[in-house]
Amino acid sequence: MSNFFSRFSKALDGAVVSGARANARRFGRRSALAKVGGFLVGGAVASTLPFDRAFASSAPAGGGINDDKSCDYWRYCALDGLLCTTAGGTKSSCPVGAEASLVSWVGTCHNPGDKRDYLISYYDCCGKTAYTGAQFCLRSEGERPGYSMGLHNDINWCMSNANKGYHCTVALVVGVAE
Ligand code: ABN
Repeated sequence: MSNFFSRFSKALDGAVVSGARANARRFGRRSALAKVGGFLVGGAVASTLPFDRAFASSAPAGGGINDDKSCDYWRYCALDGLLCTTAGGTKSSCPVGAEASLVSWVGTCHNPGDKRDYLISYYDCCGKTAYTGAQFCLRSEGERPGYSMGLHNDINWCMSNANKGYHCTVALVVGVAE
């Protein structure tokens, strides 16, 4: 009987020791240091990678309500998209090779120049892939939540065209708001 207890006790000791070693390998100080080191090196490498941050930026390109390459330009008050003025087009014409969407989003913007309000139609230019070097603007004044498509502007209006690829957005004056 005492032989049995002696063998049982040795087996138990062995199991406890190998379990403790395995835990030390998994959760020990050296393992933790290796993981922290991996994060630090990974973070340093990741921060040097050439991420394109221009697309996500909603900061003004140059600034100014009269600069049509800036998100602050007065006609862009309800715009959500890439400025065609920074993608090879103008504020009212699509770049060569892109065509205007058949439907558009309409907003009302105040022109500080003549102190009048204007109806602005935002047409998407379609058929070319989005140019990530273009200035992205998100102002969307007057937009309502997306429960109704006509009230929401985070929409690819190229969906109405045969070529549905979104390229950029133009802003046409279509009337005076009285
Ligand atoms: N109307 C600009 C746009 C295009 C694609 C996706 C969201 C918004």
